[in-house]
Amino acid sequence: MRAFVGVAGTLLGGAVAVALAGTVLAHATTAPHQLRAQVSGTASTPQGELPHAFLELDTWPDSMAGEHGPSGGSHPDWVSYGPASSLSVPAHSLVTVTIRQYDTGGELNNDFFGTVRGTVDGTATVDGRAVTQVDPTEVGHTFTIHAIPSSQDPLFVSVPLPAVADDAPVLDNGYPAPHVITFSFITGGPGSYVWQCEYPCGDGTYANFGGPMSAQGYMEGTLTVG
Ligand SMILES: [Cu+2]
Repeated sequence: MRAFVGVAGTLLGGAVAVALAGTVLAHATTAPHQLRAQVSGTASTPQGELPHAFLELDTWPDSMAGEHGPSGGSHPDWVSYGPASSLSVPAHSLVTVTIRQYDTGGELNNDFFGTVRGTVDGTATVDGRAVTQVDPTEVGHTFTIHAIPSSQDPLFVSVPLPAVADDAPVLDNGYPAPHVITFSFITGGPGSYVWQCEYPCGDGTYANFGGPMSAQGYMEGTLTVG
């Protein structure tokens, strides 16, 4: 009997240790939470009436307002997307994305990314005005979804996000008033994609494509369709 209690106690202790380790690991890895687009009604599209999903994102000049928490995590000075970089949208739907862009910027190293691509009508709105391209010398970030080569439906969407002026006044929240960009695209079947920024907003490594440009949770992430 005593041995049984001992074994039970050992097992219980082990279970507690595993549970504690799991808790510690869960905090240590800080896996980014997934942001799921919210469906609200349907929309008429070139592909017929489809569920209409909405996603809201921000682009920040630091990483203290997004998924890394107010301290900014290990790189508070890195530019970042928020509130999450792991995104999920429904299949066979119209997805409307709104991005509030709070960052300054500069010149693209490839004008290709200054044109709106892959959206419904080939347009986006910038502060309520429909555009098909922006000034390639005044870009803050881009939102560019790439298809990973596989049997999944191809999906390529790229939208330039205009830069906030260097001398724009800083408001009470510590940031200038953002540009607000909206665009819509149509999803196909389930699939896994990556998205990233194509404006060289990273650190000097690899011609400003290092640091936040090559780290999930900052200027790149995942997009799950399904
Ligand atoms: Cu960027």
